[in-house]
Amino acid sequence: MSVQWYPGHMAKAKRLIREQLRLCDVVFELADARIPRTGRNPVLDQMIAHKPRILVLTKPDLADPVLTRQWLDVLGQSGTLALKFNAVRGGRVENVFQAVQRVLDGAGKGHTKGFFRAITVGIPNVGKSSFINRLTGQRVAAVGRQPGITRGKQWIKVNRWLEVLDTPGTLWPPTTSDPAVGYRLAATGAVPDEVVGKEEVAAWLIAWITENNPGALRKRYDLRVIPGEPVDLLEIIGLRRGLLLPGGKVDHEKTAAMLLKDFRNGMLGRFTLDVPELP
Ligand SMILES: Nc1nc2c(ncn2[C@@H]2O[C@H](COP(=O)(O)OP(=O)(O)OP(=O)(O)O)[C@@H](O)[C@H]2O)c(=O)[nH]1
Ligand SMILES: [Mg+2]
Repeated sequence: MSVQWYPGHMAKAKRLIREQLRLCDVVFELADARIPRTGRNPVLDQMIAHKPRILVLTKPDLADPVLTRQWLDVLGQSGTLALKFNAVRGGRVENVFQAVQRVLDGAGKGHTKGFFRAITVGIPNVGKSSFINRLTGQRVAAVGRQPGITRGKQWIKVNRWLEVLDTPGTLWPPTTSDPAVGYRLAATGAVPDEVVGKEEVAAWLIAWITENNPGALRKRYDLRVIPGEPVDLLEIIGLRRGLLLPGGKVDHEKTAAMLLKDFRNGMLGRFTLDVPELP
């Protein structure tokens, strides 16, 4: 299942990033800690290849902590300066500033002198604006649950020596036939639910959780058995929660929406959909 969501503002955003990149000393590339492979835009990756980069794994509170540790190790071993950062609660801004200083030093730009500019890039809804708000300690950039909140560029002064550019999230035209890529992007909220369809995403997610941690579904929805077909499970969950249509049939759309909400809020547990390749 390839995701076809490339609205006009994204093409514009790509041009904007290319143009603004010249002014920037550092790039913050943000990737959702639940999809550290699938959630990285290969087109952006090429665009920023020549710049000092810090890879920030966002929403670590929703990801499997053991796998996040493994991802950070693997990325570090491959020479990428990577850190995890919870922009909602607990993210330590000093760690980010230290990382900036390290990459600037590495690029031969002493951080003690002058003023620096960073650009924040990543797929929609990854948490770019939240990250910047956390760095400043203020709500300066608009944040929202849906992808596609930031539409234009916004320079934000973070401290005496750093200014950061917020950019709209960008996806890329599909380059892979692996259906899991589209589903992982959809499940984590990088594309609007209407693009793939709530029921289809929920069915994929149920199958994934059933295979990887069925106990999570049993516990959350108080189930004794997990049926083989995701649609049957959706039916049971809908009945349990009383999500019915006027005629008494289960409202699959509503049930799927509830399941996706539970997953995205961490109510089902902490999951990482991309597994790192360990050496
Ligand atoms: N649980 C959790 N949620 C987060 C974290 N960071 C951001 N979010 C949530 O993720 C959603 C998207 O955040 P934004 O900052 O608007 O994401 P964005 O990348 O700027 O999105 P676009 O502008 O649409 O590309 C919001 O509901 C945030 O509250 C985090 O560390 N943990
Ligand atoms: Mg934004």
